[in-house]
Amino acid sequence: MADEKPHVLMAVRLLPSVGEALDQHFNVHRLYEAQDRDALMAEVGEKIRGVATGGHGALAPELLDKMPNLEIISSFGVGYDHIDTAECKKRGLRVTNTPDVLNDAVAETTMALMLALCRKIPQHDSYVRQGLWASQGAYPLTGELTGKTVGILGLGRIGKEIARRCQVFKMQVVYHGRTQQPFEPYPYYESLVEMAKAVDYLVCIIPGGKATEKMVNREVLDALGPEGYLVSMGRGTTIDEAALIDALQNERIGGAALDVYENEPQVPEAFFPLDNVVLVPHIGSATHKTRWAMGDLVVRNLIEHLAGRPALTPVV
Ligand code: A2R
Repeated sequence: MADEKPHVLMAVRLLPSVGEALDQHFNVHRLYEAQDRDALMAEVGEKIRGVATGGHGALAPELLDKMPNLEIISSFGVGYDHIDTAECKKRGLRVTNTPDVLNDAVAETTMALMLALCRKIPQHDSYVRQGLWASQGAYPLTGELTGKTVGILGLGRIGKEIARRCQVFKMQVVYHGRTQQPFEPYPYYESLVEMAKAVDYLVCIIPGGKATEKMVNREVLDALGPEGYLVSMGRGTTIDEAALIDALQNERIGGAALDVYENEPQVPEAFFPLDNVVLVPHIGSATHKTRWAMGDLVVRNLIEHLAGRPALTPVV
C-alpha cells in the first residue's frame, strides 16, 4: 500500500509518551517485547526505515544487517556513545540525539550534587532521622560553595548552563576542553591536571567514548587533592573508577558526587561504606518535563526524516 505508515522499530522501552506518539505516526514494532527477536526481525526487518532507541540500546551490526532499508536511528539522550557512528556512516544511516532540551535539568542536578557534597545534605538528613540532633547536638560545621573555584571539564551546551549557575552561587568558573572558546568569559586551562590543581570543584560533563576514557585518572585526582571535590555528570567511562575509589578510601580527594558510572546500573560496592561520596542513579535529566521533551524530539526526528525533510538534531 502506497500510503502505509512507515515501519519503525522500538529497540528499547522508552517513555509511554514516545510509544504513543510513535503509534500515531508509524507502524511500530517493539523489539523489547518480542518473545522471539529473530522471528520478529525476519518478519518485519525489511520494512523497517527507522529505529527509536536509547542509552542502553546498543545496535549490533547483526541487527542492522536485518534492516536493509533502514535510514535513521533516533536516539533518546544527548550522549550517543552507545551507537557505533563509524558503522552508521559506512551504512549511510542518519543518527539523531536529543541535545539542548536537557541542559537546564542536568545543570540543576549538578548544583544539587555540589550542594549535597559541600553542605553534607545526605549526612544531615540521616543525622535528623536517627534522632542524633536531640541526643548529640548540632552536626559539625561544613564548607560552602561561595567564593570557591569550579573547573568545568567540557564547557559545552550543558557545561555553559552549569557555569552560569555557579556564577550565581558566587563561584569562580574556569574550564578545560580540547579547544579554547575565546568568546566565553571564563579562564581556559589547556591542561586538565593544571586545572585540577587550581580548583575546589571539578565538574565533569564531557561525552563518553574512546577519546575521553578514564580521562579523570589518578594524576588528575591527586592534582584535585584532599580539599578538592569531583562531580561526575557526563559519562562514567570518563572517570577511572578504581583510581577514584582508591582516592576516596585514602582521602586523597575531599569527596565526590556521581550521577554516572562505568558499568550502569552496576555501582561498585566499594563506594557504599564511604562517607565522602554522594551517589545518585543517573538522574541528570530525569524530570517529567525534560524527559517528555527528549522523547518528543526522538519522535520528531523520525517524523521529519521519514517525511523526506531534514532531521532536527543529526549527529551523523
Ligand atoms: O573539546 P571541545 O572544545 O570540543 O569541548 C567539548 C568537550 N569535549 C572534550 N573535552 C576534552 N577532551 C575531549 N576528548 C573532549 N570531547 C569533547 O565536551 C565540549 O565543550 C563538551 C561537550 O559539549 P556538547 O557537545 O555541547 O555536549 P553537551 O550537550 O553539553 O553534553 C555533554 C555530555 C553528553 O555527551 C552526555 O554524555 C552527557 O553530557 O549527558
